[in-house]
Amino acid sequence: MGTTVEVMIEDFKFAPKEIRISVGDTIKWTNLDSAPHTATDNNNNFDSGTLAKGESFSMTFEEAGTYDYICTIHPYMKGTVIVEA
Ligand SMILES: [Cu+2]
Repeated sequence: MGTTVEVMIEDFKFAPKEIRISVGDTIKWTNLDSAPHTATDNNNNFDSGTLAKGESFSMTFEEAGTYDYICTIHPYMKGTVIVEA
């Protein structure tokens, strides 16, 4: 069973911007900004939808790989999840 790792969305950034986890782990994104944000994978592997302040989205990664994602509302917000086997 995997662990859950937190990524904060704060000041129009994902923190940490790059995160390394193992297969079976879960990332939980939480939006701390007043502005709405999303965490949306560039290859459609996950999409949080719009997260208002205080809302969270969790995704469990079952396949190794590198997942680049953005906020679709502010596409300059970029993050990477590296999932190791
Ligand atoms: Cu955003």
